[in-house]
Order: sequence, then structure tokens, then C-alpha cells
Amino acid sequence: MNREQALELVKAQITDKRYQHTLGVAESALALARKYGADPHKAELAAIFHDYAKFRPKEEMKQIIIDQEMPSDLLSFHSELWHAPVGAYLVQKETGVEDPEVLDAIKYHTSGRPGMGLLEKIIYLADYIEPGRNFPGVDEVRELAEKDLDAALLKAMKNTISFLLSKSSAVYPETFFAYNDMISR
Ligand code: DGI
Ligand code: FE
Ligand code: FE
Repeated sequence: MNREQALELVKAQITDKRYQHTLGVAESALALARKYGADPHKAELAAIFHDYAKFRPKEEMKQIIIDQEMPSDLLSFHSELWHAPVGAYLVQKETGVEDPEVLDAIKYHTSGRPGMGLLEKIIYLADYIEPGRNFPGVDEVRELAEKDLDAALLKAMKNTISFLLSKSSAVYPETFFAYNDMISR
């Protein structure tokens, strides 16, 4: 599948604002792939599809998590987490993308996980630093991303966890496991 075909498929699934975010993630993911030696086409494809399921009804996502035997603890954490694994499933089912690296990058783009592969790191980070983002501290992460992928990823994870703590939100275990894995390397 080429870039234009992928963009056409995702455009039908998401709002204009989310589509602009998606173009930003694709741009950042492509730059990171070139810098750190990942397959640029896979990076672009994963970026384009990473938020594919963002606007699916909660009930539909919940049913997929149950039917596909995804980790059931997802259901006791915030529904914002669901679009990542459900997205990987729906992208495979509805667009025919089969590449396991691309699908895993979509699946783990929100929580991360221990032992993330290069493409997973790139998509997690691109989602955080794309040009449309203006989180506090994002420029520091952008600068780190110029020279050290793991340092940038770790900082993005730290910021996300701090943000969740500041809102007194629950933090999904996989999010902590991903952070612990990066900090101990
Ligand atoms: O889909 P995006 O908005 O582009 O970004 P995302 O998929 O990284 O994250 C979506 C939301 O999920 C964001 O508001 C932060 C939140 N989130 C990330 N990790 C956790 C989390 N929310 C909870 N409750 N627990 C987590 O571990
Ligand atoms: Fe997302
Ligand atoms: Fe996103």
C-alpha cells in the first residue's frame, strides 16, 4: 500500500484536526526513520494508521477487546488507551496491512511496552513531537530526538506519566513497565 492509498483510507475514519495531527506524525516518523535507520515506508505507514480507531464508539472497541482476547485489564483503565490495540486489529482487518512491525507500532503507540523495537519507538516519539504538539517540555524532547532516540523516548514517557499523575489519573501498568524498561538500560 502506498502513502496516498493509506491517507485516503485513514481520512475517512478521523476528523480533519486528527488528520492534520496524522500528517505531522508521518512527517516526524519519516525524519526519525531516516536518522535512526528504520524502514521509511514502514514508519510512514504506521504513522498514517496510528490513530485509525480514535473515533470508534467505545462499545465497539470494548467488544473487540473482549472478542479478540486482548488484555482485559484495559477495560478497567481509561478508554483513551483502547484505540491503540483496537486500531492495530482494525487496520489489519479493514485495510489489509499485515506487516507485524507496523501493526505493533500502532498497537503500542499509547502505552509503550518493555523491549520496544525501533519502529515502535519511532512512532511513540513521533506522536509526541510532531509539529502540531505544544505540550510543556516538548521542545526539549524534540532536541533530544535529534541526537539520542532512547533519551528522547524516555523523556516523553516521563512527561506523559508526570502529566497523568498531575491529573490524578490512573497509569496503566504497561506504561510503567515501558518506563522501567527504558530507565534501567
Ligand atoms: O491519540 P493521541 O492523542 O495522539 O495520543 P496517545 O495515543 O499517545 O494518547 C492518548 C491519551 O492517552 C493521552 O491523553 C494520554 C493518555 N494515556 C497515555 N498513557 C496512559 C494514558 N491514560 C491513562 N489513563 N493511563 C496511561 O497509562
Ligand atoms: Fe493515539
Ligand atoms: Fe496520535
